[in-house]
Amino acid sequence: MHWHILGAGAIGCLWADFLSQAGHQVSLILRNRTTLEQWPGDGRLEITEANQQHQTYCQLETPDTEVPVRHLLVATKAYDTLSAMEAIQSRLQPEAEVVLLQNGMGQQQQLLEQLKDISLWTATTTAGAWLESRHQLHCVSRGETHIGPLTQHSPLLPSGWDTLDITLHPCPDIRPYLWRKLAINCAINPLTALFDCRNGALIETSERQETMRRVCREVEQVAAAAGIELFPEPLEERAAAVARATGDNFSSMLQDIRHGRRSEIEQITGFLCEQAQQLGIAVPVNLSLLQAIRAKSPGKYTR
Ligand code: KPL
Repeated sequence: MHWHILGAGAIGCLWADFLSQAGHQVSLILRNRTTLEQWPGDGRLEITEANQQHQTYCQLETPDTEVPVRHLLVATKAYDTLSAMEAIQSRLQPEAEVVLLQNGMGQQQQLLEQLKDISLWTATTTAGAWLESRHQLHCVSRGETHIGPLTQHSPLLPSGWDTLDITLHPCPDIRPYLWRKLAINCAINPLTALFDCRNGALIETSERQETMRRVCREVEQVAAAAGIELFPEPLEERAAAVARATGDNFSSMLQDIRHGRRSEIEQITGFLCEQAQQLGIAVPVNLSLLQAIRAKSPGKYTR
């Protein structure tokens, strides 16, 4: 199978390795020629995992390369989904298979409306990885990945994914899993960005814990009204456990803000606030976080 990957960040590169290790041909679609020139000419990806190193070779392309796309993994930032897809739309074959593997919610529905003839899946992962340079990847954990179809009549898994050496849970209804990830991201990411702190620092003072508790209560109300069961325990407990387990990490949102990049606040807290409005639920704490992070991050805030 030939898989194309849009978005060569840590998660995109991690999946390039997983797919390639499973015997698939992998092409990375890079943003432009400047980015392409920053890669080794042979498309080499160097992976360090559990103190072992190996290499994977990818074909490197830009959006205007004229190779048809039949199997596509989208691992871009959530807000780049539609524009990145538009740039390669003419290459997408009828009935192409597309998997979205990103933070946030809202973009999945927008893509479904934009592209009628594709088979679409969405996935959420707890895998952890970071890039030392464009082609040097550190895999911290393969985590667990939940995936489910968004288009009717699509099988549970996209072609060839049954051969990946990862813990993969096919889910007929992926929505609750997307909400669970969203809920954790709502509880941790904006607060780390606001306080400019590591995840673990959110549970170090009673004042921060109280703020997180208030965020979580609102998220739980919205999820319940949307018919979603989050976790068996209260969200504040689950979020505190994740903050503890990832205590030394800087959240993706804080990293974006520190690097002057646009953040995914619209696809995380913004989505939550939009749902709350539609369901008639007041979420003042999340709304004020949305405004505070908007003020800190660059970019246009249209979803
Ligand atoms: O997913 C994350 C993120 O940073 O986006 C968490 C769970 C908060 C871990 O850092």
